[in-house]
Amino acid sequence: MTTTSAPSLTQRPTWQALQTHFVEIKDRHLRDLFAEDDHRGERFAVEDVGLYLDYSKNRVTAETIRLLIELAEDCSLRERIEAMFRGETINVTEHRSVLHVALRATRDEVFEVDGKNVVPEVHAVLDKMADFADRVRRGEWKGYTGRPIRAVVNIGIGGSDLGPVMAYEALKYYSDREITFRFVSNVDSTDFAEATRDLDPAETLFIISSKTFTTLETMTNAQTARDWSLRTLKDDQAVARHFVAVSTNAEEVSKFGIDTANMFEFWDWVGGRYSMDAAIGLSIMVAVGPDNFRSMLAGYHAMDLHFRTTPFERNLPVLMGLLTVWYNNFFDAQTVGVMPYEQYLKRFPAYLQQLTMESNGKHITLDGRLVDYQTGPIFWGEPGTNGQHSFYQLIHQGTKLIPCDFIGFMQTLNPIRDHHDLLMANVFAQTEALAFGKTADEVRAEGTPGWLVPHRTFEGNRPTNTILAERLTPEVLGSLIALYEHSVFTQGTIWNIDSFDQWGVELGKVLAKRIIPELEGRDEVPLSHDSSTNTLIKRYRAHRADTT
Ligand code: G6Q
Repeated sequence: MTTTSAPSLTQRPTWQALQTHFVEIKDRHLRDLFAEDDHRGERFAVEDVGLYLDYSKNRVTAETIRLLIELAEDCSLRERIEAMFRGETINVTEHRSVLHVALRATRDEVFEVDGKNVVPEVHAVLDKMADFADRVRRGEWKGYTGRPIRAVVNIGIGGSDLGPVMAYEALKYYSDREITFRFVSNVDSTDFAEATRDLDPAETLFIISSKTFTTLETMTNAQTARDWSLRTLKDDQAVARHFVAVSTNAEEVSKFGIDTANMFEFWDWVGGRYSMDAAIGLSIMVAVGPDNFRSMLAGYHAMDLHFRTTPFERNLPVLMGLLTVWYNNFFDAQTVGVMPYEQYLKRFPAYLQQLTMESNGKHITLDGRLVDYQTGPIFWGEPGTNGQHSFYQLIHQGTKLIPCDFIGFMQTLNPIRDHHDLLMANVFAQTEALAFGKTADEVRAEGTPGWLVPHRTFEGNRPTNTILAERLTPEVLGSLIALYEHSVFTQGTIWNIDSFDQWGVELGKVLAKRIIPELEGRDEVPLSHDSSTNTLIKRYRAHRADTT
């Protein structure tokens, strides 16, 4: 394990060298950096695994990249990557291996957890998923009354929801349009009610996706789904035809009444937010078919190999991760915007929010110390061009520095007239405008009256990455997700934190469990919270409608 008590990050000479370099470079403008080097746009670009990353519009020089890579080496990034791939227990606070890379391994590869090769199990589950998905898609998996399945509802939350929803939307073009797909996550009953209001229980299959099979929201929705099905189907035996489970917890699955033969397994070395490429992706596989799902895994795998073997100066996730550190820790940028110029990627920013923020929103180092530097930034975003007509104003002319990733494709999957050229013109125009801005002289030269000139001036120097791929295929989606996964890993390694635990979500869960009986018990249950929480609960008790 590589969790030795290293010097604090900010004490490292490699960090201090970056600090000195930052002072020299912070006021340099991208206009000057481009003027000094006619080939900057080609020099600061890398292409591999079907993705082209142009990072030239960042506030960096070759020296910055060199120093960032030195920092990465000093923080043992190379060794940490190997430790992950070797199945070491790098998730130290949960004492687990972190082997999502094994989920996309080819059949002949070997990934070991505690000396056991896990790849055969991975493929056994994938084969079982493929068999099930094919049967549903071909109409061979019949509901209790003998009718084929026409609707699939995934019930899960967090890592058991965001990946499936995002990938289902991303790959909708490749999906079977004869089957309706819905995703229920929120314990708010409206989510379930709206997702099922037009479905027929005799033709609806529920996939209960929960690693632990104890999550309050998912278990509540699963029970509601069971009631909803049985209200029409009227026989407990129907559960076996209309419910399957994705979980690590066979005992709880069985208690719920789902036959464990209809359970798709995964393992504790797969983190929730890294699990859509495991059985948690079952709904995606039913939607797009096993071949497309396997292509997606191949895309992930290609990026895994790239990450493991490519020198850092040409390593896409390493470069992106280091650039995030650069803005987060030296420019004090608080957020990162991710703007996919592809409608099918509309849920990608929401997915990335969990991947990035649940992974790197930590303030204690691997050796138990409080950090004295910033860790994970806030990730957010919207598909282009919509954002341009709302929040881009702040990115262009606000007081905050917001590095952004722009994601675009050479070809659309739905060519209509000149829409795609218009879309991509906006990608190039926005990144150009953000980098170069518009000087006061340029604004004046347009005849703008003097008092209006400052308002219409764009200072520029706003950094962006541009990520381009040929078209949105399952493979490209897999590579894109793995790109961000490994970028997150790179950042977490520099910050010396555990990117694979999530203790921060526990407290709220525990407190909610304590409050539930207090709401249901009305005035009989005494309250012992603070005066604000007590008053809010009393108010709710007084007005609540009893539906239990
Ligand atoms: C992800 C988190 C979390 C988890 C959900 C659902 O990394 O652990 O988002 O995925 O809390 O958990 P279950 O799958 O156990 O229901």
